[in-house]
Amino acid sequence: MSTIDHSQIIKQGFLVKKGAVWKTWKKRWFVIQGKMMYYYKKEKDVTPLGAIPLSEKTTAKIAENVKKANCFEVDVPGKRTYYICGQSEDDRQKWIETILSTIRASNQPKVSLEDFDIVSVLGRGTYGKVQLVQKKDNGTYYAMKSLHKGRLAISQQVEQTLAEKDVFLRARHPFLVSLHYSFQSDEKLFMILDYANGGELFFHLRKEGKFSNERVRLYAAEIVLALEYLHKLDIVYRDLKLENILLSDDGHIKITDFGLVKTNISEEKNGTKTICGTPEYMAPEVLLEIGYSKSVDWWSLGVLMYEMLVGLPPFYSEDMNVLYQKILRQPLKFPPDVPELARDLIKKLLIRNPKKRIGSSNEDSLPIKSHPYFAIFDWEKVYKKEIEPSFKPEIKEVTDISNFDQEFTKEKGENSVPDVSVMGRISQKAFDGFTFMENVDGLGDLNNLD
Ligand code: ISQ
Repeated sequence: MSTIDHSQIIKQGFLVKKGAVWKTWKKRWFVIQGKMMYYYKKEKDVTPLGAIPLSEKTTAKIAENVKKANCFEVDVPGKRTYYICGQSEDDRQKWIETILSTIRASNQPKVSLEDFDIVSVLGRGTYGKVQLVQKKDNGTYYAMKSLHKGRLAISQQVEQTLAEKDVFLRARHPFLVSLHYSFQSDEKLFMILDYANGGELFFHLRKEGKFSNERVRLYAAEIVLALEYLHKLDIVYRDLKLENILLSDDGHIKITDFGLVKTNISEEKNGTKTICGTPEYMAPEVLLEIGYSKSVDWWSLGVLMYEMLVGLPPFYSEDMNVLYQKILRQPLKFPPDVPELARDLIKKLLIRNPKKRIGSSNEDSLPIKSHPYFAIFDWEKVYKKEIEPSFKPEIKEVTDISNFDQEFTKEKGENSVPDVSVMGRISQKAFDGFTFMENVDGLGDLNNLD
């Protein structure tokens, strides 16, 4: 019923590989595509010299016993162990992460919508919705995000976004929502994600007005670690905002990849870009469309920290043009009760020149982690969730959805029908490589539910 599409190149680049016979080190062009890691003599070659299967029992780790710098080993039991070296420590880490996530993905059991019971709606965005679902065979609860392909395709960002999200969604980090399964029907893409039943931080902040400095410090530290991890994978999150941060039942955060559901910039027919969401969290260089880098995420962190401490974002207006101007020009002001160290860090995160902003150097998160605001933290303990959150969401039972906005949760949790007129014009090709379902048997009835 379902097949994995392997056409998409996940990662490519030059690495140095040890020969199997002569044990000499040779520069090779490596490509991870589908379940395989191919290596070629030259970048533009068509026929690979070899292929390393990234499935089932294959493992990858740092090669401790190799003297050459930045090497890792890929062990294919029953075949051989490959010794390969990256161009830097960072490069090696990225290759290992990608290889491991590809192995994880290819080991995924095949699932479809039929394997889940839909319990309720948790949220809704421009491109689709999020529902609470329960896996029929083991009773586990997940959040299922469904995206209308038609609405995505209109934004013309599909291929790039899906390629990026593919890596993002296969990332594994304590403070990122993980992707467990993905599949598609003719009209929709489905992602089965961790269910964070504490709800959106947005919901809690609006209810409570503002958060204590202690609470903001832990949320900010956890966000720093998640962003640092994504940046190491070469992913710029770009869409950090209150609505994208969820709370687990233990009070720790989980960042979602809501980008796809509530993406902010859409391309119009004439090639101009429009910002359709709220740009409150957008860095000046994003608004000005002068190219962006990882430091846009550090700007958004500054906005987020400010909003959590003050209860309002630092730059705000209902009028989009005024808001733009404020983000670009308005001097940053703090109410008197914002503690000095928090104020200092936020000021450094909200430096308009991205090159001067804290976190903009090659060290990325390091100067932020060493800022005196975070001096009380042992970062290892933050990572291991050993810092006790001061707030724990009230959750009566696992299906208690009272921490989600009633605007959505009062809806019935059904799979709704897509806009057929839109779908007719969209090529299914754009979704190749997302997943993995040629056609979805048994989805016909569900598609006609409402
Ligand atoms: C997980 N749990 C609750 C809500 C969610 C919204 C989007 C993505 C994942 C989620």
